[in-house]
Amino acid sequence: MEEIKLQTTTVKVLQGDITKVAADVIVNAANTSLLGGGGVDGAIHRAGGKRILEECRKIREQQGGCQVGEAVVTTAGNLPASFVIHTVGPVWNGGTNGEEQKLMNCYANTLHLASKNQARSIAFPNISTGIYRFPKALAAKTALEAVSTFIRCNPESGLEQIWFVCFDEENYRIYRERLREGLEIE
Ligand code: AR6
Repeated sequence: MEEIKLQTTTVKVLQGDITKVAADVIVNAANTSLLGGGGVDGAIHRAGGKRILEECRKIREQQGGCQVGEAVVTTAGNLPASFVIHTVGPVWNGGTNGEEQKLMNCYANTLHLASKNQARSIAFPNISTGIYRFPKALAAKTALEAVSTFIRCNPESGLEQIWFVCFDEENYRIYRERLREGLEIE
């Protein structure tokens, strides 16, 4: 299954490069410095151009970067989006450091910030499942739970489309399986 409807929101899984996805918000899996890096962060800064980094530097000056689980918003520069929301996932450290809760916070805080900025569509990468080594199946479960909780608790969010853009085949398979099982709201 590639998409599911939860109340008035469509939750969809895609495979590909998030920098090519036209959504109101593209989400970046950043680090606490907000100064760029590898993986999807590198791809977003490369494709989006220098205006994104300029705004990230300003945010750093104002608030000293971004904490794990938090989210900040910038222009999307040259990307086919209105904004980039940068969130910082947890580094996987065995699972006893609150990693799941921190990852849940990334999704929840990002969705709240997107809604506050009147976004109707948002595209997430699989936060923390690359360089930060969060196990992919657990990350997918956590992400989908965070999204379904958000939809249930925020019926007026205005978010009509929530997309998971999977870069690698394994994440794509995991997300499709999870959606097939159904996103029962607990
Ligand atoms: N589009 C969509 N997903 C992508 C793309 C892309 N263009 N490129 C990679 N991915 P990662 P993290 C997937 O490592 O684990 C950076 O250096 C990738 O397959 O980008 O949260 C930051 O600055 C994986 O599933 O982010 C931080 O230092 C997912 O994106 C650190 O990496 C996340 O992988 C953050 O690590």
